[in-house]
Amino acid sequence: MPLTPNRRSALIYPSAAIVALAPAATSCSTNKNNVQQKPMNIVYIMTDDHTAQMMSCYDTRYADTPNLDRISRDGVRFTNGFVANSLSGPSRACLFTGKHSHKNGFTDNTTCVFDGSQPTFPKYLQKAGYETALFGKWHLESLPTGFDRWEIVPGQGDYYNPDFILQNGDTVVEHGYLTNLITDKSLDWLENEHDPEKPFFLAIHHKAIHRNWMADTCHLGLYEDRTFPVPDNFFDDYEGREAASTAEMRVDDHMDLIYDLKMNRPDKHSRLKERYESYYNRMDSAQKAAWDAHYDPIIKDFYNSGLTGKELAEWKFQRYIKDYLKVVKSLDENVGRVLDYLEQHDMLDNTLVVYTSDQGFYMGEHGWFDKRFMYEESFRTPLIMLPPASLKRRGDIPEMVQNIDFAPTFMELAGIDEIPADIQGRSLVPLLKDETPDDWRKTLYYHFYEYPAEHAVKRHYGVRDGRYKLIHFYNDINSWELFDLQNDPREMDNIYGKPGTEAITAEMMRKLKEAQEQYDDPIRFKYPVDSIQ
Ligand code: SGN
Ligand code: CA
Repeated sequence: MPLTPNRRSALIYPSAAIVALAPAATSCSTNKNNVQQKPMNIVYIMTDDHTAQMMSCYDTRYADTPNLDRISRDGVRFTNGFVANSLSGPSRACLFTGKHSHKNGFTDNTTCVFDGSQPTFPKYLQKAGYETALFGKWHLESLPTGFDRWEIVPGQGDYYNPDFILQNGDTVVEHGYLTNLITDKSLDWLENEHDPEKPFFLAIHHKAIHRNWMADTCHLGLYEDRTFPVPDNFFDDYEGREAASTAEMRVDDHMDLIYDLKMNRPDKHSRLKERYESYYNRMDSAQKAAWDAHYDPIIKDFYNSGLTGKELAEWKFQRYIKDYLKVVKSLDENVGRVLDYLEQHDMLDNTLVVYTSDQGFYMGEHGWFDKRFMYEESFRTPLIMLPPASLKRRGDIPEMVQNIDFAPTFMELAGIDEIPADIQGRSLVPLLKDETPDDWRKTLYYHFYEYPAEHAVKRHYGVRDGRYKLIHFYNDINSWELFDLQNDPREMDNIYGKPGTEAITAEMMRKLKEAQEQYDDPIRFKYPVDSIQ
């Protein structure tokens, strides 16, 4: 990699954050204050499957995430951040286009290839003079477009000694732990490659904390003495929620003892044993030795214990949370490295740092792992930002925001005056300036498509307002669910069709119809009851 910055363009912006331009030789009456602000840099850190319950700035029950907390403490914490389709590829397509899945074409991970010729915010940023770079998970099947520099992992990527696809089309294997490597590459780009004369957008996209939660060897020992609280609906019976009852994502029944929980032994077999061994075999001998030294005693105890029933389910839950949190630890440390770099290089004055995930995740709520459902844990996504002083809002931002809002936000920050009308998200800049518009959205729209598929979550769409949520599961099912989030925040009691809910049902139906019209979704519902209109 070049050691000196590669200056690809003539100077566009003054190199300091705010610079008084030297007086021109001739009078310059049109430029009254002679001050030009360099557009803001954006560092966008997105993790995979990181849920707010597992960040101490949102939830203190599990483990400390001091670096994430630093962003939240010194910056803003969105308390109502959501996605439009709770799955990796679709979420990324929503992010880059600012449009719902039916508009950007990437509805699910299994059948779609992202059409990289469509407009995306990185392309608009490039036109506005930004340098754009992306390192890590991409997951959109076609290769990235709109980035001056990228290096991605194929598909889901590997935690240990992963492959990277380079811009020239070659694939290389890098030695190390993926979360560290993605950060190394990002910081190396900032240090050695990026053009300091240009504002930049840098996407740091981690695989962590995606299944199967393989921690770095240096963190394997963490949290082993802890017993974490089991969610009170871990033994949910899904009464009144047909689609929930047929989903295959229960910690108890659907986690693989070997692949997910690492209980591998030569005499033991499971559906995903081979996959686990292919990941394990990526490790070098020192990594394997550290791995075995940690897991062998746990494996021995487990097979000797003969656990069954409820005890076995709770044992699986504890192992799941521990592995997940160990992977979070690397992530938090690597976010700290990025913050330190920006601070040490005086870049925080003119850089917006964003930390979010491609969606939320179940940590045993409803008995589950995974995501997909429009229920709160996976419909939500954590979102914290460290804005420079020019964006003055601090503390909690309670407005409902969605991942389709990133594209117009970044475009506005890049000085793009006119956001194209077909972008469906809304810029968050007014919220960050503490100038919340009176007409901020009061309803969120969601649509999930990946069925039939792994985890068997039925297709569904729905709307959520500040209090109620209406969901329609369709395709090989026709099932409606209505929740009062105020009285039933865990969404255990489907009140759809219950006496006394007629008025609120009609109101939420109206909101759903309005949202489907507003976003121009071709898959629309038919009123199930003629009288409700
Ligand atoms: C993989 C996982 C699933 C997960 C999907 C989508 N299975 O297929 O558990 O739901 O990814 O996740 S695994 O056996 O390969 O681990 S997403 O976040 O990328 O959308
Ligand atoms: Ca994900």
